[in-house]
Amino acid sequence: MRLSRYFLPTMKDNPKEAQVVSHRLMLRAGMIQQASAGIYSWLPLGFNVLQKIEQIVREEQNAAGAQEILMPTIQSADLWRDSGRYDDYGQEMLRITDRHDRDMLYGPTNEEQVTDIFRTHVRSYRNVPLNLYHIQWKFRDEVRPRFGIMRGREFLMKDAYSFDLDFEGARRSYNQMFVAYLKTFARMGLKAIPMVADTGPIGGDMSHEFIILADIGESEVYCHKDWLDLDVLTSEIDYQGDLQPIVDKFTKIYAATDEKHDPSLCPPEDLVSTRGIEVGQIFYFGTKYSEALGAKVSKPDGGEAVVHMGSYGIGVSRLVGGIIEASHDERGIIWPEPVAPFGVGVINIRTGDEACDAAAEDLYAKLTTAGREPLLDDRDERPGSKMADMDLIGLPWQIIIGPRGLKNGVVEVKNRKTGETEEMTPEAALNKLAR
Ligand code: 5CA
Repeated sequence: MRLSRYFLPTMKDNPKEAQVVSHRLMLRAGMIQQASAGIYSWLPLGFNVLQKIEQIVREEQNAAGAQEILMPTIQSADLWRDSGRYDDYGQEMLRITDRHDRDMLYGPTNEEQVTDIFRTHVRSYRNVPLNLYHIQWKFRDEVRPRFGIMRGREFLMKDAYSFDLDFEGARRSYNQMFVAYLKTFARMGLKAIPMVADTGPIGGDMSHEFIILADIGESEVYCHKDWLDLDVLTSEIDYQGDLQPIVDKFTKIYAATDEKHDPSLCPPEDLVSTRGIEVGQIFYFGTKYSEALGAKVSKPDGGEAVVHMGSYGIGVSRLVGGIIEASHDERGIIWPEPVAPFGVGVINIRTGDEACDAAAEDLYAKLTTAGREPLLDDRDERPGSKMADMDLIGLPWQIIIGPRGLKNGVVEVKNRKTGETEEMTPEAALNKLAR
């Protein structure tokens, strides 16, 4: 992509309305624009990152055996009356009436809808376990939407739903998602700690919230100090194998949200009390929805069983802000490589200079061919403002091309995270970055 053609409305000054770093940087980097309270448009740079995150979530869900579907955002109120949640959900639910006076709603979550799909098609124990997920916009009329897309009213969620014959099966499904979550967040460069959690309006009796520690986090959380040096999960996983040892490893060290905190479970000298951002939550809720909506399968030894269910959410849009909170400095965002909107930023310090233009174009073409998704700053701007913009948008690597360096046959390669720069020939820069 060429910056001269790219819609990247960056801002030099800090927007007044933003209270937290991630919101500030997302506005300044031209990633989002507020449409109304808690509702945002995603501009090219923001949308690019959102899609990268979505894709990692998708790959890890698929690897764990979940199957992608797409359910609508608008749902009929009838199903929610059957489950008893139409009244329970309260003012957070956006209720709509269609032209035939039918009650509809903008889905805040999809337990009812997916249970309806299941009960329509699945009747036999042979067809479970089944885990269906989608990545779809949700609406919750939050009392206090804030921190930009971190607590929005409209937000993008990955929600998966598992169906099993019995509790043992449901625990296996829960473990699969537990491990998939560890892997998903690790791939984004995040340490997300699974914490024993309350179940709220989803219901059920087993739940973990995945929390990244951050001072501005909305959740008050407690964990054993050993969490701070525990490595994230990066190994290959056999999802058909026994995952309990991995789950045990990551649950035996104390971690709990405020509602579930029990001081007797962690020695006070080891306890860390801090704040965190909830990027995902998983629930086992047994037969709460399957009972109410009649989702049953035949049992191997005859008779019928009401299926045991779980649901598993990831805040896909919230993650964009969460990653920025975890990875930035005073100059701007520092994207972890796997979610970076572009792999390399190529800065042509003097657009119009023949040698600079030729070198920049050549590197740009070769990095493109190598699949590194370069962003070329070919605008006619002051060098200082080009460098500031490139630091602000936080691509992991920069190649800075100027007339003085080129006279000596070199360009500058900068690592955005460490700030280290190195002079080398354009060929060497290409070898280093065109992996
Ligand atoms: N049905 C279950 C799991 S599929 C569910 O709705 N879970 S949830 O309520 O915990 O939401 C899942 C994730 O969505 C949360 O962990 C959080 O990361 C994200 N999320 C929830 N509310 C918001 C919001 N208002 N803005 C942005 N992200 C949100």
